Amino acid sequence: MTGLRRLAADAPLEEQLAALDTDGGVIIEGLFDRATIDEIRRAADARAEHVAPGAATQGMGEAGKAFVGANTIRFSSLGQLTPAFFDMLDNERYAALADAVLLPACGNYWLNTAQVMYIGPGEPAQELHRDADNWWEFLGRTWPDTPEVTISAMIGLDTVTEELGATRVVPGSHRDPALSYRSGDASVPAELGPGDALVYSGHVFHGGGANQTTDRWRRAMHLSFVAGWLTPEEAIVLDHPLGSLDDRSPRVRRLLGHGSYYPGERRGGGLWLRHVKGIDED
Ligand SMILES: O=C(O)CCC(=O)C(=O)O
Ligand SMILES: [Fe+2]
Repeated sequence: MTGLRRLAADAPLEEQLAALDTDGGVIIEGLFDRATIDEIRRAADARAEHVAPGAATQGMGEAGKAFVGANTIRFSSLGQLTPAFFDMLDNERYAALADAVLLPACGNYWLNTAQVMYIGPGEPAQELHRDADNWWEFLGRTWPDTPEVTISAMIGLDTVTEELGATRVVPGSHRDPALSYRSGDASVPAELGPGDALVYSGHVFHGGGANQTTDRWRRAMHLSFVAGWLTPEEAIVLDHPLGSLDDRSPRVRRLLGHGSYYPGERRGGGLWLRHVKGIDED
């Protein structure tokens, strides 16, 4: 099984989209600049000192606990961590990829979740899954003709190797007519340098890899978007009271829920109605 394609951040968008379409995931090298990544890692490392591994903030029930891992540190609300997070949301190439993948099925999209994911020493591999399983009532009823409603990125905050637990992806599985992962389908690791990102379809089977070390953490984060007519995983709107984002770009404000949603075809009314200057003017 050959690995995922690796393309530079400034490679033609069409090439990146073609690789994403063929394999269900593509590694975009240098998608995020080093200064931003270094600041996010600094702030994430400081916060991680105060977050217990395991299902402290995520993962309800036994299945949920197993999913997030007993020795993995996860936390969200990254807009409260450092303003560098807003720069990530404004990343133009990730925006272009997300627009191309998601806008055919929505008028706009918002942040699904942004999570630091530090996989600890000895953590076994995560169950392979599709991120679009979050909206199972939709996926299960429409599969395999489901439009793409979510796009994700796993972003290296440090060097991420297979040994440390690089995300594993089953290339081509975004088109697998089977709804559940079939054991035996080979996965490949998405190794990353700091600022590189695995950008992947909500339909591709993937999961965190096993951390085979005894003393090192896999330092990465997740950043995903979802169609504006679906409920995001993270209640991020509660982190940012109205008015608190006025200095941010229209894109950031919309991603964080400060703007109304209108279907692309303008059939039917709007959703999440909150007219915001600079965003919802007609
Ligand atoms: O940690 C990883 O590499 C992937 C995590 C993941 O896919 C998830 O939690 O949905
Ligand atoms: Fe996932």
